[in-house]
Amino acid sequence: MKRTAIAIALLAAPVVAFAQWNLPPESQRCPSKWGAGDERGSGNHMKNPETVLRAVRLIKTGEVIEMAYVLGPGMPFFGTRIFNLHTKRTFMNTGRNTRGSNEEVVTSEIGQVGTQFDGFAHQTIGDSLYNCFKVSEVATRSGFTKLGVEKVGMIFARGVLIDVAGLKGVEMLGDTYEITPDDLQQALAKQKLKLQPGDAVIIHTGWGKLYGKDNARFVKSTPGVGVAAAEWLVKQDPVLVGSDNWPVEVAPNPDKDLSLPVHQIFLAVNGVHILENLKLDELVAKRVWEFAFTMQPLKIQGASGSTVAPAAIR
Ligand code: UVW
Repeated sequence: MKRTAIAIALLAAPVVAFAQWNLPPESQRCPSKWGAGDERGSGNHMKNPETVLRAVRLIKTGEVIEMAYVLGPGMPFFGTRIFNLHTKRTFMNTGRNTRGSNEEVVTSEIGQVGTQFDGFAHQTIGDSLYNCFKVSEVATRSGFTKLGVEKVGMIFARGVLIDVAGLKGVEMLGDTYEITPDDLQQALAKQKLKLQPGDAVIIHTGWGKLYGKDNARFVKSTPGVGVAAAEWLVKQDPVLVGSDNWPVEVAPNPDKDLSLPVHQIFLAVNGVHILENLKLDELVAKRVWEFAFTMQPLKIQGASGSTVAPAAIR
């Protein structure tokens, strides 16, 4: 009788095709490996001059390849985000030199549109941010008093592009394809590359083909790294992880009870920055897998992130 009851219970249980991920308690993630009170997380790699010098040694031809999209009305927006540029006309100064003066007002979530860099104030676990700063203590009406994006500074590091779409022989991974640690390791092996601590790790899914062309599909879902791949990437100790999709991670997550858990794994649990909506077509077409990566977020005091214009130099 008892055995039959267990069998029935097992059959009724939902089939879970993925390893369950649960939030680590504060005692496991704080203080961060960079020390109590640290606000820079993976950005601490920039304190090591070797991070910069390793990138410099990769520059052989001086070719610059841009990795940012133009900010404008044609870009895809996550949720209710906006970007409006109003030309602020303008005036003609007095004087015989007829000097006219033009400027603009931009209304936007300027830290979270277009090609964008996520700071640590962007994502929480309940009330808790990276290194267990509390939103309720550091959020003010005019910005975050801790973890603001102005503290990140210049990132100049070895860039490594992991071509997962190329590994799979497709232009674009499927709409909700979860990139696994195996995918990343196989792609690296195929490209004859090894990651090093302090690298800017960039993942090509091919999803960027939809950017500005089919924005509705671009933001509806996306292939990207899953929980296991994110945890593997964290172990490689990168300065940041970026991708050509809007959240870096697979969305929706295969575990329907989780909302963008990889955002929490990178930003809140481990203090690793992420970089979204990268334009990777030129790098991929030219098969540039290793390069000097350069980018500096805007110094917006107390902001959660920054629109950015990264570039690869080789
Ligand atoms: C969220 O804010 C969840 O989105 P993103 O960081 O991907 O822009």
